[in-house]
Amino acid sequence: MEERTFVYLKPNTIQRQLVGEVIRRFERRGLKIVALKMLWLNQEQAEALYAEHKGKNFYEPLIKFVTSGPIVAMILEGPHAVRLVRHTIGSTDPLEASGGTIRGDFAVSVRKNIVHASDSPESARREISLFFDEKEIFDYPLLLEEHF
Ligand code: IDP
Ligand code: MG
Repeated sequence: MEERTFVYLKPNTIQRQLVGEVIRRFERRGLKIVALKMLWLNQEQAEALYAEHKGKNFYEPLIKFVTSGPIVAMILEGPHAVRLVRHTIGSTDPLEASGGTIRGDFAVSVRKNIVHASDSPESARREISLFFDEKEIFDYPLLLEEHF
């Protein structure tokens, strides 16, 4: 089942120069990058993205953190992409993330856990539409696809 999911690399990932390392893991998994850009979230964009967490104790520091510097946003496509990407990034809390996952290998803090990924096909659709125009998304064949 081909699916698309929204992913972004958090500001500390850019600061730690792990952009290539993290993207490499998604490519290695066999996911196709169909959109990719750097942007700097403003307050409104961050609040829209994290609306479900408004009022929680970690919400304000989270918004402050994700607006503190540029991020790298992308759309990844592949079979069951939402679940596949969530498995690839690991649990929200690095203490629970398995070794071999992105968070398990690179994160020590829940807030600064390297990467965001949509948690369901519905949130993927919502989050993609928050950050990408149709014309920024590319539909193209990946010739290796048959080998995954
Ligand atoms: P997710 O990113 O794995 O989907 P969510 O529960 O949706 O996790 O939380 C969104 C983000 O909020 C997390 O990635 C993390 O950065 C931050 N966060 C969640 N829970 C906590 C917490 O208990 N303390 C600090 N930050 C948190
Ligand atoms: Mg979430």
